[in-house]
Amino acid sequence: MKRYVILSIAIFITIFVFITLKFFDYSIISNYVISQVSYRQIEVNPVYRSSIKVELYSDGLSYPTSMVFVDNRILLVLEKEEGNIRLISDGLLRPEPLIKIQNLSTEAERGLLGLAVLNKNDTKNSYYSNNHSNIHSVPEQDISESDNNENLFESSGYRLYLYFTERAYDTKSNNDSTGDDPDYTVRNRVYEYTWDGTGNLSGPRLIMDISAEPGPYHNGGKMKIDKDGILYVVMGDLTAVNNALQNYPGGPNHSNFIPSNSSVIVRIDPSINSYLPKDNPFYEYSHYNNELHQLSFYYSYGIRNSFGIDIDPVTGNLWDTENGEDIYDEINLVEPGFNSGWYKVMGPLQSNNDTTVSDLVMLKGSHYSDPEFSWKTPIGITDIEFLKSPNIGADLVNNVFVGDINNGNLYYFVLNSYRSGIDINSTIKEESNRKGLEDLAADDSIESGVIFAKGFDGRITDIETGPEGNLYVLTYFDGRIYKISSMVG
Ligand SMILES: [Ca+2]
Ligand SMILES: [Ca+2]
Ligand SMILES: [Ca+2]
Repeated sequence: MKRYVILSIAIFITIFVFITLKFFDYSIISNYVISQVSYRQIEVNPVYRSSIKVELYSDGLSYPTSMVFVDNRILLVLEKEEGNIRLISDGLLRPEPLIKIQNLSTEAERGLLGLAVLNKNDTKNSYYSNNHSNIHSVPEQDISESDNNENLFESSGYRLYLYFTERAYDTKSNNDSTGDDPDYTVRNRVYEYTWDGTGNLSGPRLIMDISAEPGPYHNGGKMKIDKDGILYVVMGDLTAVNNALQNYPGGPNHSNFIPSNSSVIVRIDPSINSYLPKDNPFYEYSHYNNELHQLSFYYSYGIRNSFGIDIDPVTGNLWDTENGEDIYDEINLVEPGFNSGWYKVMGPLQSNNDTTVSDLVMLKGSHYSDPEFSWKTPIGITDIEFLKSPNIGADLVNNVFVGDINNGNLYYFVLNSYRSGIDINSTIKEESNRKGLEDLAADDSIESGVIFAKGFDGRITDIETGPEGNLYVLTYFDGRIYKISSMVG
């Protein structure tokens, strides 16, 4: 009898809890539960274990590739396969995307890959007096706007730059009326949209349009805007090694030289008609020459592939990460005209048998330099971020964080006083035996174990400093965003 009463009470409580949960805001419970699990999952290096914490900030994203904080409240995130720009406002992921890109090609590493945002208030005055004419024919985009008309922005509006792989239909050939097998090519493109903050997007304006073939790997895609409004776009080799930009010896002095628009960092000025900044490193050399003209848009070449670029907030220097084939992932300071060495060199030159700089295709105005840091066994390096705030640790500000896709690790490096490279003596230690880096290449298990935090099981695609000075980490397979903040306050 007593057992029967207990059982009845248990059943009653179960039903009561079930009904209560049905009417409860489930997202609160699920966030709480997930954040507890995740907090346990991420292991921070002992040096910082008592001073910083890692929490789940958002989840429910589909294969996110890039994120940008546009102001104190709004975070935009790209979904590679869905083609959505998702909008997180005050920490809440909105169900409707800001835009859904149509005609996306998503095979392998293609898709919606890069986002950069320019605050209109920050731009040069000349920006608005220019009347742009576009030399490209721009296909119509289906812009499905958010139905929310609340003013999301604290300022007057933004320009959004989106990098994605697009199926470009050939309007001249009307040989397929069924639509089953339309005649299209695949392009990697950057479009500019203007967002007024009330849900109204205008555009798009095509500002970069280059072939995505052969591919489908090594499309690069990360973008950054510098203080002058100049846009940097990184491109991989599209899995084709066939010209000077990959240091293939059919260089510009040979009759078969055709600039391939791959393995490069493109530097363009969206505020002028030509998009071509006159201080680009190959401008003088190439812009009057029809065959070489394309080179004048490049800032750097010899890049196999990259999932990360950032600008040093102290010097304004560009840095990148680069992915090796079977050996050597890299972190580089990218000075104007930098030739990173692919396909002849990955990692330090001295680790590439008898290869020398004379084996590379050195365009006029170019220079080779070794990576600032490299991993002999590739980690699948992804994003690079200069932490632009002292709020999570006074020693961390303006130093470098990078992520990877192979392990789900977050790495941390201190810059030297010239900000021209890594200071290995100031960098953290491997967790178990407390040894650090011996030199600028991680080629044993101790050096490879120098990790700031590990356990990002969804693997890392983007890292950003938030408006309040915290560090945010975007993870790919599980669609999450983690927030790294100070234990204090
Ligand atoms: Ca290199
Ligand atoms: Ca070493
Ligand atoms: Ca980033």
